[in-house]
Amino acid sequence: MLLRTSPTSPFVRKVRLAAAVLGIPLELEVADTLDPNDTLRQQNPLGKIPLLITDDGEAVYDSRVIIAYLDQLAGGGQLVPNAPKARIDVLRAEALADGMMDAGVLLLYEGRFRPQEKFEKAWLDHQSAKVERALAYLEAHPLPEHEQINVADISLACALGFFDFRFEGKWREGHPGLVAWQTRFAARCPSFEETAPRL
Ligand SMILES: N[C@@H](CCC(=O)N[C@@H](CS)C(=O)NCC(=O)O)C(=O)O
Repeated sequence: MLLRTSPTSPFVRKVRLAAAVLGIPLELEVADTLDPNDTLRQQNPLGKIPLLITDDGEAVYDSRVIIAYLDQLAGGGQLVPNAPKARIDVLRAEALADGMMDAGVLLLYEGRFRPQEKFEKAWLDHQSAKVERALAYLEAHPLPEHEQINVADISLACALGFFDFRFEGKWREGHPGLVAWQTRFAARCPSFEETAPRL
C-alpha cells in the first residue's frame, strides 16, 4: 500500500505510527499539497494528506479512516477498541488530539498564506486558545496507559511532537504530566523517533 505523505505532517506521522504499531508496511510517496498538478487532488478532492492507496487501488482518507481501515486489516480492535465504552473514550481522545493538530496547522498556515503584517491576531488567539484548553484538560485528565497502544495515544504523541517541531516546544511549560507522558510514549514506541518530522 502506498501512503501520500510529507515529512513534516503530523497527520501523516499519525498514520505511519499506526501502521508501525500494527506491523503493516507502507510505501511512502511525497505529495505537494500546493501543486495543482500533483495527482493528490484527483485522489482526494480536498487535496489533503495523508492519503492511502490500497492494494486494490482505492484512495482512502483522512487519517481516522485510514487508521480504521488498517486496524480492520490487522484483525480489528487493536488501535480502536471494540468494547463500547473504551471505544468512545479512545475515539473522543483521538478527536481532541486531532483538534489540537488542526488548530496548530491553521496557526502555521496563517504564516504560509499571509504576510506577517496581515496576520489576524483574533483568529490566531482563537486557535491558540483551543490548544491551551486541550493541553490543560489532558494535563488534568491524563490518558489511561494500557499495554496496547491505541489511536488516541498515537494522535496525542503526534500532536505534542508537532508543537515541539513547529512551535519550539512552548507547550511543555506548565504541563509536566504531559511531558512525562510523551517521554514514556517515545520509550514504548520506537517508531515515534523514526517518524520525527524533518524539514
Ligand atoms: N482531518 C485530516 C487533516 C489532514 C491535514 O490537515 N493535512 C494537512 C497536512 S498536515 C494538509 O494536507 N494540508 C493541505 C491543505 O489543507 O490544503 C486528517 O485527519 O487526515
